[in-house]
Amino acid sequence: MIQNRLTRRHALALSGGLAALGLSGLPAQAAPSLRSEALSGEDWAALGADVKAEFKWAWDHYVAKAWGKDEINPVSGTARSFFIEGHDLGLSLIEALDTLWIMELDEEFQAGLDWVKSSLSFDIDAYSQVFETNIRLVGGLVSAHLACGDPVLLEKAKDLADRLMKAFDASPHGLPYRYVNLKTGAVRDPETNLAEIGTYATEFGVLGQLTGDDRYYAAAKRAMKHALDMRSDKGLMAANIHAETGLFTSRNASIDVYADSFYEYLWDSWELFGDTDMKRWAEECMGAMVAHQGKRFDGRLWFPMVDYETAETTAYSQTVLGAYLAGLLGQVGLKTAGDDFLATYTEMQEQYVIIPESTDVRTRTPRGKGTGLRPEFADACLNLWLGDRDERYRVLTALHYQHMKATSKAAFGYTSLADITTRPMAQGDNCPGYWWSEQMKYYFIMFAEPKRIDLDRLQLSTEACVLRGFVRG
Ligand code: IFL
Repeated sequence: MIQNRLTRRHALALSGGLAALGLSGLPAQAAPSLRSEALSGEDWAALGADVKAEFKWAWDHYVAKAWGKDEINPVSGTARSFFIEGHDLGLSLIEALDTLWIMELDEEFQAGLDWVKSSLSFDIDAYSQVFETNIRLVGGLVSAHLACGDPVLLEKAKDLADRLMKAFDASPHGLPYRYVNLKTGAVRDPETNLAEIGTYATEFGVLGQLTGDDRYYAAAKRAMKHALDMRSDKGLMAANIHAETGLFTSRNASIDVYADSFYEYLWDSWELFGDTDMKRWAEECMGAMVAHQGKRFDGRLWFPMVDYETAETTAYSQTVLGAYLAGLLGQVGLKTAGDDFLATYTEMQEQYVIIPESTDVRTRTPRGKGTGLRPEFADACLNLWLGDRDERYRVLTALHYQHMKATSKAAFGYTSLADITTRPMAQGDNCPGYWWSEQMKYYFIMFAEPKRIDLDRLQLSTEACVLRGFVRG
């Protein structure tokens, strides 16, 4: 378990210490379990510079191999579409923009901005997933606009949000359908879930502030309230819901799959907009989770799926995505539970090096072998660190970063993993768009404490788009 104070006796210079452990950064090397005691925090600035250098290195490969494409496949040097097969929307580029700006990679930022101005149009006769389009593209464009002030970024964000609003308007309850045709406004897939109906309030709220149009935030809040009004006596919601009937379609309350960012956006809406309804709902939901969903297996705290009315466990698995909750619990004032839950994932990181995509909570064994280059552990560490600046969260994040470098670095960027149980781990061939927006930003903010970020005002979306806290010189 992590020590609160790390002594110099245990200190290894980060690069030297990792090299001694066989983790000097060769692609796909076996990564033995690093103990947090093996790292000390004596040179965070150097580690921050290292993160920036890795980001720039990966960006250069994206420019060379996949410019304007949604995602790079960094082993083969090919690219893939994310939203619409065969029609790319520059996803990785847009997700990278505010990270580039924070890192003061200004030429790269400008090149990305020029591409948005010259090449990005949403007038496409094809269906796009409303949730993903919002958190990645609307969020990325709004954040880039907040960074540099360019009005074209705001125009593009508004144009896209207006197209997504059709998915809300089509439902009798204001619950967005999962997919909308960006050109015609036609909708499909009414069987949806909390995350996909309830992850709009921060992007839409900031967009509303910037445009003076409160329809966006009202639509986002209405959808969330609909589900919140159906909470059980235990204060829990089922995770699956139907946009046409307005009814839950499962009995499973979940903190991760189908649900996670719904809960983040309750608290974030309080932080960003001072919305007291959202604050109350966040506190009530988190309180109900801790009371009825938090369960111990072999002494470790997990939040498996439970029946939303009886709170009986319905599945004995938890994904790595659930780690976000450790940070959110800290944010809403339930820090003991947050630290407790982080300790569960910390142990998984120490045991498996890369936290499994999904874990059997009874045995702490991986369910499946591949992972998606996930950022949630670092996300939780950042939110807890912002709360009290305890050094141990940075140490855990440094481990997360070094493990990623040791296992996921490929010829043309960073990749998902196909098998974390082999040594060396088998690499996949995809860099998800969120890598550009999430973990590299979390690492850089924590290690470098960049001058373009005011840590006391910082507010990030679920995709880590900066929605407040830029410092413009
Ligand atoms: O897109 C990311 C985002 O944080 C989210 N869900 C999962 C992704 C990262 O794992 O809301």
